[in-house]
Amino acid sequence: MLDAFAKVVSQADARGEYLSSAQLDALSAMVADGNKRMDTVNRITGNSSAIVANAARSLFAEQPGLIAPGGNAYTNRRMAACLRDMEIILRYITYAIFAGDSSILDDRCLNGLRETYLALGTPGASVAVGVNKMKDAALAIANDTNGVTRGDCSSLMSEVSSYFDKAAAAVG
Ligand code: PEB
Repeated sequence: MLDAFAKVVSQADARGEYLSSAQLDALSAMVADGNKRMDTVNRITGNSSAIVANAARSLFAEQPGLIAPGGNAYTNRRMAACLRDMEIILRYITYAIFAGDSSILDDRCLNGLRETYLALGTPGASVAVGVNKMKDAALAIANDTNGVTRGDCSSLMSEVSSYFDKAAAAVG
């Protein structure tokens, strides 16, 4: 598992070189904008239950077959597994946002997930739809300028989007 700092160190070490000034500038910008990152993680974490529950509700409204008899989220046991999966994916995405690096998400959550869903007969494309719904909600919450100093969060928000996109692409 890497974070943005460990990643550039390992890249520089692989080449046997000192950290470049471009790498230092990029990390310095990340530190300067660190509060935005912490705020984003805090907001998504603090709203995680609502993000998961609303995304699941909306997914089941769109794909009612999932909760009908024979569906992959039918019976409370499967419904609970489904909500738990969405919660796990969201949690790993918050770790990636915090670390500024997707390796924790890749290695501990997404690696082998497609194969797991195939083996279970769980429709990965439906999980991907759920992840996209969580993405929309998380971005709306993270981008809410109510009560905070307005700043430019565009690059951070595209980074956040990329982690959700990665998770959706891994299963969809
Ligand atoms: C991945 N999900 C399930 C299982 C595993 C995962 C390993 C099998 C074991 C179990 O049931 O607990 N676990 C999960 C994950 C990590 C992990 C992400 C990462 C670290 O360790 N069903 C639907 C929806 C979708 C869904 C489309 C959006 O209809 C999910 C939610 N996952 C779902 C369901 C099961 C499951 C298991 C229903 C149970 C399937 C079954 O037992 O029939």
